[in-house]
Amino acid sequence: MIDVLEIGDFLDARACADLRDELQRTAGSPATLLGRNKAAPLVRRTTRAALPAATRERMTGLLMERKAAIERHFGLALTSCEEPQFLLYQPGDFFVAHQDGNTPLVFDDSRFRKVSAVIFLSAQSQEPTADSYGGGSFVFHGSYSDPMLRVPMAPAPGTLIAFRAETTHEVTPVTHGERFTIVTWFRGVTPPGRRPALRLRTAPRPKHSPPRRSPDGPGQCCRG
Ligand SMILES: O=C(O)CCC(=O)C(=O)O
Repeated sequence: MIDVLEIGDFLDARACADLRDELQRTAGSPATLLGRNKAAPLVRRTTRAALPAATRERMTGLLMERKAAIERHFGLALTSCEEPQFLLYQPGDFFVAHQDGNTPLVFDDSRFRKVSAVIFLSAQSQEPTADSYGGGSFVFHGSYSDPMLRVPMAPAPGTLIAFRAETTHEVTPVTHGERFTIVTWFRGVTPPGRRPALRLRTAPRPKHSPPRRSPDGPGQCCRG
């Protein structure tokens, strides 16, 4: 079972339409992965729009109003949410299956990410229509006890879904139209006793050895 909190009325239709317009009008750049400043187009292909500070702050305020409900649902203490990312997926864009944080073997900044939140701003539809997109399914993957489980979500525009940051999920390639979402991560405290379960050390490379494989290939560890 996937533990998801769905808030259907997070934004109304007018707010979704205004944000879609704003996203379309605003310049953006390829979204990167946590802790990297270069895009990884084999892993995550979407455009992150640089919306004005006023819009970002308004969205952060709306998200923080839901913090208590999210804490109650997941039984977690949360501190803040990360700067929301305003995303535009065009045909061919996707995000491979990944986890956002809070996974025991990875001891980087992602360990503070406890709950991921995605706000859907447009509707999915098989037939191309104005303001809808095809493909671009948001799909949860089961965990170790149920690895073949797949749970696609197609919430109505204005819906926020929240889930534990360690839940594997993906966005399948968009086939038509434009898909708009806003994503953020609620952060929490990690107990001070927690240490990396595994420290990965890279052995020095012998002279004249072939270059290592790119860390950005599919199946490599990645954070949204
Ligand atoms: O855009 C979405 O629907 C989700 C994106 C995502 O999975 C992420 O940023 O971690």
